[in-house]
Amino acid sequence: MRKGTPMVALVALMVAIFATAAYAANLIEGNNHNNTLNETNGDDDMFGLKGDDVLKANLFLGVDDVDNAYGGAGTDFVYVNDGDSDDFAAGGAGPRDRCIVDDLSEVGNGCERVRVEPPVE
Ligand SMILES: [Ca+2]
Ligand SMILES: [Ca+2]
Ligand SMILES: [Ca+2]
Ligand SMILES: [Ca+2]
Repeated sequence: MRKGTPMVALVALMVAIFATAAYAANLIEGNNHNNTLNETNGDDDMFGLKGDDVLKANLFLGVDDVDNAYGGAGTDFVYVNDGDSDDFAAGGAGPRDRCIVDDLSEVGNGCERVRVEPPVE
């Protein structure tokens, strides 16, 4: 009886696959009111939702994180100027959304006003 051996190998393989697939960005969400959202030093997906929101994905410099910040409805300030150009800023619906970026490649839809600024030390 050697039935057990292949099953152990299969379980080990599944654990390896799951460990790889489990990686995901942090989800940081506001609500339908005005919010100020602060990023983490890891990869973040930030959603302001409705209201006039401030999304700060520029709080950690020099960590090469990948942040995706979506202002949503309302007039939002979306900051992704953290010193790398790996992030994404979208104002979304609503007038006069301002996106502050390191590079124009980070600008998504709904950014009525775009500023390229160096990160704040
Ligand atoms: Ca981050
Ligand atoms: Ca909101
Ligand atoms: Ca970044
Ligand atoms: Ca950036």
